[in-house]
Amino acid sequence: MLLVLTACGNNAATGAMSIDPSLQPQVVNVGLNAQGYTFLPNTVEVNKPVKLVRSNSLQGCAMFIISPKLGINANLMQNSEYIFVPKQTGTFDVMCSMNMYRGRLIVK
Ligand SMILES: [Cu+2]
Repeated sequence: MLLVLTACGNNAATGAMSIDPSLQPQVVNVGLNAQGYTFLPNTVEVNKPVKLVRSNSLQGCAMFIISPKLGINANLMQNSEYIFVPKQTGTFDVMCSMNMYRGRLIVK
């Protein structure tokens, strides 16, 4: 597990984004179970800010979450929240930065 953490830690950069502060973010709680990531809720609206919030079940390298297509590069170990704006609709794969843990977010 130490090796895993080290490997993920090398990819811990978080992306900074300019977001319209007048928009209230959609809150999505991010957790982990035996199947992988859990997102509550797992569906968000396109072109509106989404705030990923770390749940207690998230641990280890699962805190480093990426989705190239959604533009997510989150370090939830360092920060308990991460905001991004989904720019397209669809079902998107989300994974830890090592591609060990996986989940899906739906954008409508
Ligand atoms: Cu990992």
